[in-house]
Amino acid sequence: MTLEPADTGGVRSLDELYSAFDGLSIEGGWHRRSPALWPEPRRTLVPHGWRFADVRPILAAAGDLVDHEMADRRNVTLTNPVEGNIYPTVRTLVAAYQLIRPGEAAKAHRHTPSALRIILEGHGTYTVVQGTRVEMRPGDVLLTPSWLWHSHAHLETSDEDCYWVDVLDVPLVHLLETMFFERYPGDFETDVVEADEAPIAFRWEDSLRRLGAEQQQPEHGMAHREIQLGDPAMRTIALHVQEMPAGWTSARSRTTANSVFTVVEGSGRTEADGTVIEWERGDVVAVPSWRPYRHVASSDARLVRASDEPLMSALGLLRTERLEGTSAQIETGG
Ligand code: GTQ
Ligand code: FE2
Repeated sequence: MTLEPADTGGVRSLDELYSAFDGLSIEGGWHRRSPALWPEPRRTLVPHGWRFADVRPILAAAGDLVDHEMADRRNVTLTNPVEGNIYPTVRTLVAAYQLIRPGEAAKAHRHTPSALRIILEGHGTYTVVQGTRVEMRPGDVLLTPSWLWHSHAHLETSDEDCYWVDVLDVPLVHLLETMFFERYPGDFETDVVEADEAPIAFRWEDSLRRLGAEQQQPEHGMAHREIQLGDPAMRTIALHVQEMPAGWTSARSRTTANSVFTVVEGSGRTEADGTVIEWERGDVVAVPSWRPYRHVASSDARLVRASDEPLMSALGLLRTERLEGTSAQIETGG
């Protein structure tokens, strides 16, 4: 049997080969402009902090200028300030500050992204999640799991504006091309029961009580005391409340999970891959995947960490490395 020469379609040079690729929307693995595989996560989005003191007056101005009826949700999203980024805070998550004023109501809707809120200020505000109305008080964390109806309302029992931080996995849903969004027919759920305890509500006083009962420092050394809200809170997002006494320095670590920290109490700084982010109550800190970071508390501090740990874990992609630092390090002189 004689071997016929392979049919090479008349391609006789590398130039012709690469033109042939172009015509068929194919590419040689050795010929790409940028590689498809690399040794470890690249630095794309950057560590960054947003100060509530900067955003609060702007949101208050939006409160005067932007009619709530028109805005639907009066929120200001925290866009990671890397060149070219127009939306995410970290790769899978977006955070936003939201304001609702006495007498206002944000209509019911549902979406495939999961969401949660960390309340910063105000009383008299309620969220209705799939027929259950729960009050939102400072420090509380409320969940809106994927595809559940939700609306918010300020019932004018006080004249305080209500501010909170939203964290949603919208960027993940964008990536997965699984976005669905629907408005509730008739604007608000009508069959509503009020509850003070609900699976979607984590009360600040409960978090404080649980933190107080913690005996052990968590093994990762990134907080002095830590509790988890939920197990995990939602399919894609985990929530931890982290406590650090004044003068305390965490271990330094990196993890493939993306984190968004909300400062509920105290002040300090986060050093993340060379960036120093000072924070105080109400501030939000983004630490993207694989950036080495540590926290230093200058006064007794409590942060809520929202992360995509359950997502990474479910996919076998969660890696966490403790780089240095013992848990007991106390920085003197703050
Ligand atoms: O409160 O339902 O910040 O749907 C972004 C999208 C908040 C909400 C956001 C939302 C909401
Ligand atoms: Fe929503």
